[in-house]
Amino acid sequence: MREQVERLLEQARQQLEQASRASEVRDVRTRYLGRRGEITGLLRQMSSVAPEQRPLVGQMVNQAKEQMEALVERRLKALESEEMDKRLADEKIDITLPGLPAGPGTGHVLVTAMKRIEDIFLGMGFSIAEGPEIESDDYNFIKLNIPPDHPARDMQDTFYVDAEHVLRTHTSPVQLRAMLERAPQVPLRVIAPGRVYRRDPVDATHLPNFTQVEGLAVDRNITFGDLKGVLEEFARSFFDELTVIRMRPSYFPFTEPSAEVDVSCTVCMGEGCRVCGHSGWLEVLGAGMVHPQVLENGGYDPGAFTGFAFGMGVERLTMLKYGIDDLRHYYQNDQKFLRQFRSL
Ligand code: 2U9
Repeated sequence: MREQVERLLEQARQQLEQASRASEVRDVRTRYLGRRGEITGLLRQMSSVAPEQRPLVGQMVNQAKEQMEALVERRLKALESEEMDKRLADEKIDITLPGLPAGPGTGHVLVTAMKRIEDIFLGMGFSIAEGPEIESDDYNFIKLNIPPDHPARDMQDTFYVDAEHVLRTHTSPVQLRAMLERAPQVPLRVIAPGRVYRRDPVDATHLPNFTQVEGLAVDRNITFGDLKGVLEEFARSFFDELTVIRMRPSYFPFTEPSAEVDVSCTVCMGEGCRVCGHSGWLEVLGAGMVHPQVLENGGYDPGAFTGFAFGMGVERLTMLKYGIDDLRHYYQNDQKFLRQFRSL
C-alpha cells in the first residue's frame, strides 16, 4: 500500500509539473482526487485492510491526499496567474494612440458680427461701454422714461429677479450709466453691446435672450441729421456700400422724436423679393433724439445739450446679412451651420 501511495504521489507530481495549462492541472486533480480518482479509490479499499493496520494506512493515504491537494493548488495558482498575465498583455489597449484632430476653433458668427458692428462705430469715434445684466428697475425703466404702467414692465414680458431688479430688457441702462459718469462733459459717444432678456417663448424669430447694440451721442447741437448720417454710414459698412436707409415716425418713451429705420433690401437691392416681403425695405433699427427728461436723468441740462440714440438686434442683423432663416440656428451648435462662417 505504501509503495502504491508513493508511486501515485510521484506520478501526480510529474504530471503537475508537465501541465502547461490550468485546465490540465484540473484534469490531474480529477484523475487522483475526483470522486472516481485513484486516491479516492484507495480510501474506498480501506475495508480490505487488516483492522489493526487501518489507522496507520488511513493516516498515510490521507496525508498523501493533503499533499497532493496542496501541490495541485500551488500549480493551479501559478498557471492561472501566468494565464491572466498573458491575457492582460494580449488584450492591452494602447491608449497612447493620438485621437482625432479637433482642428482650430473659430469665433461664433454672432461674435464675428458683433465685432464688425463694434469696429464700425469705433471708426466713427464711439467707445464701448458695458454694464450689469441684472439691472435695477430704476435704471432699466424709470430713468429711461418708461412709466410704471408701461406694458414692457409686465411680469409676462420681463424677468424679475426681485421687486427692484430685473434681467435688463435692453442695454439702454448702460448708456444711462455712461451719461451719469461723464456728465456734464461732452462729446459723449458710446455704444453698448450685450445680452438682453425678454420673456418670449422660443420660435424662429424669438428667444428669451438676444444681443443688442445700442448707441448714444450727446453734445451741443446734435441734430437728427447727425443721427441719419451715422446710421447710413453704419448700414453701408455693415451690408453694402450701395445700401440706403429710410426713417419712419415711431414712438419710444426714451426718444422724441423717434423713428423706425429701414435699409434697402440687401437681397434684391430694393426691387422687392420674398425676404423683404416685396416692399424693397428691411426694418433693422430703432432710433431717435434723446428725450429731454432722459438727458436730465443722465445729468445733462436739456437746455444746453441734445443727443441721439439708436438700438439694433444683432441676431436679426446677422440673419439679414447672411440669409439665416431661423434664430435657433445660433444656439444649436450644429457644426454644419457654424462652419459656413469660419472664414469671416
Ligand atoms: C438712453 C437714451 C436713449 C436707445 C434706443 C431703440 C431706439 C430701439 C430696438 C431695436 C431693435 C431694440 O433690439 S431691438 O428690439 N431699439 O428701437 N433703442 S432708441 O435709446 C436710448 C438708450 C439709452 C440713455
